[in-house]
Amino acid sequence: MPRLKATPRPTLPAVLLTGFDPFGGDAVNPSWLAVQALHGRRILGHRIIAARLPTVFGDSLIALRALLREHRPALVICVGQAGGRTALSMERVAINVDDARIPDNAARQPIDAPVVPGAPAAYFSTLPIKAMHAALQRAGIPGEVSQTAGTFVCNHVFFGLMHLLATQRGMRKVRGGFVHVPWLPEQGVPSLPLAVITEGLAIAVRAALRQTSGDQALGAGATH
Ligand code: PCA
Repeated sequence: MPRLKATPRPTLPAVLLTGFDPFGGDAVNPSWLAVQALHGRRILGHRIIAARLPTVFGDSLIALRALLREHRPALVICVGQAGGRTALSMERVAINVDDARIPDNAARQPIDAPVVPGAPAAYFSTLPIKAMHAALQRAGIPGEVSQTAGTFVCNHVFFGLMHLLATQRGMRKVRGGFVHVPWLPEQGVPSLPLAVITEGLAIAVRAALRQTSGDQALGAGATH
């Protein structure tokens, strides 16, 4: 009898979720705790890979670039903490500027410097932010579309991600974007429990995978 060769298990396409180290004096960062809780989960035929980025200008993007090369994900959602916000915020646009009101975790505090010199002024998220927003609404989880990711390390990573996806060979079909999440109850008010943030992110990933191109036309703009 010929020996049967073991059939290699086909690897599922990956979804990369990143969170950040705590920063600004906080002991925890809900973005990392939530994506860590999703590591290894399977969603619509994809496996979730979670990774933590340093809250440091420059170093965060070096780490992100290595993760993209290593995992070749089909979808990338970078997640960060936005203290003061009440809902999971699907960010619409990344801008090409670093303007830090507080120092990062390496005491770097760039003022009005480009994230990538010579790159475009901005990139839109290529995630279906309206479909993700609608899915959160259906699940009763607070969600919103946000028109600014700020000018600190989160926007830096969001812009760097979108620039890499737009310019690196083999990455043009990879969709990506950024979601900000509120504080945890122990960090202050307003807040959401970790379980709600985690489930909200899982729902957002599922919605993004289901909406394979374009987005739903739903009003979620801001007057101011
Ligand atoms: N939030 C910060 C950086 C890291 C994080 O979790 C921001 O919104 O820029």
